[in-house]
Amino acid sequence: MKLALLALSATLSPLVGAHAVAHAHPYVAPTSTDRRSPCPMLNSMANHGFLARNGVNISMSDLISAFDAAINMAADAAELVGSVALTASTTGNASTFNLDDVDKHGIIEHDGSLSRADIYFGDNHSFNASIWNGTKAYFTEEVITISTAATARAARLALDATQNPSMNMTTSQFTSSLIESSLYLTVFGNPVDGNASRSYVEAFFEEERLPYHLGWVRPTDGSNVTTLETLAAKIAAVSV
Ligand code: HEM
Ligand SMILES: *[C@@H]1O[C@H](CO)[C@@H](O)[C@H](O)[C@H]1NC(C)=O
Ligand SMILES: *[C@@H]1O[C@H](CO)[C@@H](O)[C@H](O)[C@H]1NC(C)=O
Ligand SMILES: *[C@@H]1O[C@H](CO)[C@@H](O)[C@H](O)[C@H]1NC(C)=O
Ligand SMILES: *[C@@H]1O[C@H](CO)[C@@H](O)[C@H](O)[C@H]1NC(C)=O
Ligand SMILES: *[C@@H]1O[C@H](CO)[C@@H](O)[C@H](O)[C@H]1NC(C)=O
Ligand SMILES: *[C@@H]1O[C@H](CO)[C@@H](O)[C@H](O)[C@H]1NC(C)=O
Ligand SMILES: *[C@@H]1O[C@H](CO)[C@@H](O)[C@H](O)[C@H]1NC(C)=O
Ligand SMILES: CC(=O)N[C@H]1CO[C@H](CO)[C@@H](O)[C@@H]1O
Repeated sequence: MKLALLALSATLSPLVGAHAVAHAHPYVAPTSTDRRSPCPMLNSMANHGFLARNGVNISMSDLISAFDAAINMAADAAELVGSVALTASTTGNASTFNLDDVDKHGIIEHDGSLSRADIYFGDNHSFNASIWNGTKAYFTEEVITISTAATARAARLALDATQNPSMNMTTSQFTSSLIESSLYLTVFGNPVDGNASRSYVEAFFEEERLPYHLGWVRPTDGSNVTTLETLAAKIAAVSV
């Protein structure tokens, strides 16, 4: 009996912990004055209060804590992209940035996004349902494999090139875009094989939330720059 209870509590405790995290971080849609970014994950973290809900004065230590608590991603990943975000700071304190600071084109924001329009069309940062519809048309199965993610991304870049006469992606922006596909596969699937749940990915992009309501929990497998780059290389290696 005692052993059975111990076994039960050992099985349940990670889940209880995960539910406690979700409970302490409810989704609340942003108000009209809250700042948001072109990044669906920074926005989701703010919408769940892992980052300041007003999207103002975000520091590196805020990012590092949020990455760990929300998605089990290591500090090296937060530091890599967070240090670039800080170069766009308009807060008056070089150690913090506002989420909308990273709207600035050419810092991180680039053409050929999966769910955003290019700066050529005006709004470079808001979720754009027609562009996202084009991307998710490739998500025909319940699971988004590495191959599916690669195909959806390549199709978006190819279509964009026919629509935007000024389309321009530098080598580093092309790499960032690969990493962004690696990021969503990692968080909503796993860091090695991808295989993300389509419903989680759709809720994440469309509602900018961590899809606890669909059964998602903080990944048990940790990720970091090495895992993200390794998975990005697998995406790049798919022949599309
Ligand atoms: C310090 C942390 C981060 C910063 C400063 C940041 C910033 C950005 C920015 C500026 C973009 C827009 C790029 C574009 O033009 O498409 C972007 C896109 C994206 N980010 Fe983040 N990001 C961060 C972390 C993350 C994390 C942890 C994830 C995990 C899922 C993530 C997922 C994505 C995805 C999937 C996109 C592509 C959106 C699209 O193509 O429509 N980001 N990020
Ligand atoms: C953000 O930081 C700036 C400069 O450090 C400060 O003036 C401002 O009051 C802060 N805003 C919020 C909402 O914390
Ligand atoms: C700037 O922001 C950092 C990080 O939040 C904080 O530690 C520091 O006190 C701030 N500096 C000023 C002058 O407000
Ligand atoms: C979405 O992006 C397209 C360009 O691809 C643009 O024509 C359209 O106006 C955008 N939609 C919204 C709601 O901004
Ligand atoms: C996106 O696709 C959905 C479902 O097919 C459709 O209802 C919606 O009107 C589309 N939105 C845009 C902006 O194309
Ligand atoms: C593309 O953008 C880069 C960096 O912003 C710039 O140096 C380059 O001249 C641009 N190329 C074209 C063809 O516009
Ligand atoms: C990932 O998905 C692919 C294709 O559906 C499948 O072959 C593979 O076994 C999956 N990997 C894992 C670890 O589930
Ligand atoms: C990154 O994460 C993987 C998987 O958890 C781990 O094996 C590796 O040691 C980590 N690498 C670094 C540099 O933290
Ligand atoms: C640098 C730049 O032009 N960024 C633009 C991105 O889109 C927003 C919304 O349309 C503009 O306000 C920014 O100026």
